[in-house]
Amino acid sequence: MTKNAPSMRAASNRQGLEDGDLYDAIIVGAGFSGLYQLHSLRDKLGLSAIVLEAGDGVGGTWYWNRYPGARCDSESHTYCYYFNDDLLKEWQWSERYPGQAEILKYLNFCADTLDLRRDIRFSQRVNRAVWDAAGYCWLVETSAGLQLKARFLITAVGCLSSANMPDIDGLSAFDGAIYHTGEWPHEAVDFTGKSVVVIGTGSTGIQAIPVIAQQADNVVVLQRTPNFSVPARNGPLADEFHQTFTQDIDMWRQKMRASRHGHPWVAPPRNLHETPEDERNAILEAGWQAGGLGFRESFCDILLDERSNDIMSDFIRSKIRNIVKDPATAEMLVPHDHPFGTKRPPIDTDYFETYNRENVTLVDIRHNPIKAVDRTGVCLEDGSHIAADMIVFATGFDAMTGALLKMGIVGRDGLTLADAWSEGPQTYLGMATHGFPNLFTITGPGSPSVLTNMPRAIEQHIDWITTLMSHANAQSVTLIEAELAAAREWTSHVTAAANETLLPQAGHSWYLGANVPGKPRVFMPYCKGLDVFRAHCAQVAADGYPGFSLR
Ligand code: N01
Repeated sequence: MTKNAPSMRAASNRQGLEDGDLYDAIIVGAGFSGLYQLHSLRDKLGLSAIVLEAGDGVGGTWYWNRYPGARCDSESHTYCYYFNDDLLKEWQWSERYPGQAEILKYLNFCADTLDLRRDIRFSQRVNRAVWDAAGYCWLVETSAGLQLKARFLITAVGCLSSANMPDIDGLSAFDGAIYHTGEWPHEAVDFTGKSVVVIGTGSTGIQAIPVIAQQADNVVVLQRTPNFSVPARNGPLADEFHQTFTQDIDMWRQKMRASRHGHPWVAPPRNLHETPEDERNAILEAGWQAGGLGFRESFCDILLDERSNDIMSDFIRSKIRNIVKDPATAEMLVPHDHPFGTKRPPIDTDYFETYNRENVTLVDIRHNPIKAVDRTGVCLEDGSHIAADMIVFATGFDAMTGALLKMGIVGRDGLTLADAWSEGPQTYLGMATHGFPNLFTITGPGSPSVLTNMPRAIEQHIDWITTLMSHANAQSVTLIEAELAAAREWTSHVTAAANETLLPQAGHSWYLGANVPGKPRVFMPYCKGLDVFRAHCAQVAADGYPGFSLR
């Protein structure tokens, strides 16, 4: 144990901490990650932990992303906590894919069942967190003026939580309403009788556009990059589904553990381009009819072999051309500049069908970019003007690093996280950064996170961090820091792993940070698979945490 460093608080000692007292851990964010991390530290290790949350309720991603059509693309019975069978048994999902409102309700149910609220401070956005070397603790401040200190700082801020709002001339002069899908109002937005411009055709735009189009007078979609999408085939779950599921929880758990993505399926060991044409067409058609993310996993080499990817991409292109009746619109919607799956593949409900509606128009802003916004609408480079009552930005996020860099984190010797990551994020296992003792980043850059069914990645991270903190406690270790060499080596490995695949070929993807002007282009998520990552982390723990300095 480092001399003069405070040890972790005993369970019996943790009640009634005042704001000036030293917590064992401050957790930032009350979404899937923050809630489980609080439960793990408080109820499994008996530590004093507090959550600071910017919103006025739990839910994280699902608290903020309330846009029309918001729905998860993992299947309901897999998009939930698996650490506690009782939670799985008590909560019954209503549809194949959970909608935003149902997920938010589920997370509130978990927070109540686990009695977590009493250790969450709401409406507290962390805007500064400074490592105090003399006090062996983090000093954390929120924009509401709260100041707390803790031995450990754990960020649970989500990978997609910092909205990417384009800087467009004249936007502030617009007379109508402006929305970003990631910061959607709590009250319902009524599109009835309105002319709506939607900017962005990623997973979010693809979900929102069909729903907005059903209500609005007319919708103009401004598309920069056409996107692949596969039908979700959502629908209500049969009444008996829940009963059958709860009899087999362990089977589902094992299936997800065995998979690269944390979904309950594994791609069969067959290459697409080597499969005879009739057979592969039948498999692709069956995958398309079944819908969802499993389509991509019909073959094992889609992200590894261009020949196979070309066939799958062409299959989707022909579907788009078949669905969309106006040939010119169909051609605009056909993706041409990246292989399928190298950007996060959306799944949809009637996305391409929506362009057959009379009240929906598609505009290509790759070749005719937005010039400005004026009082009444959007002006394009060619001089045309699109009148609008509302503009919806479905323009995504400053992913994986944005929310972390906004927190004003300052580590050892005054090093800011922004400086440490000026050439791109560098982490060890996605969880720790050299120069930032006792800081853990759940699903940080360098983790599998966004390439997986998130709750599975989150539980793996939190279980691992919790075990490390328990180990530290038992060994009287007070300082845990990633070594520079380990962080460099891990980050190089993350890049090399991506370069073995087709993933970096989508040069404009948010995986690379390319959607945010000026952001370093580094492939951020770890793509070897959650199963491989889990095994590697387990080995690191078994070997006594090489790559970490434990003092
Ligand atoms: O964001 P995106 P998203 N001018 O970055 C365009 C998860 N998610 O919110 O491709 C004009 O993917 C941009 O164009 P381009 C999921 O992981 C999950 O849709 O950069 N356009 C693109 O079309 C997902 O990947 C679920 O050329 C601009 C769009 O806006 C992630 O969140 C649902 C622009 C942004 O697409 C992010 O998805 C929703 C500009 N200045 C989201 N800037 C489910 O679980 C950006 N664009 C189902």
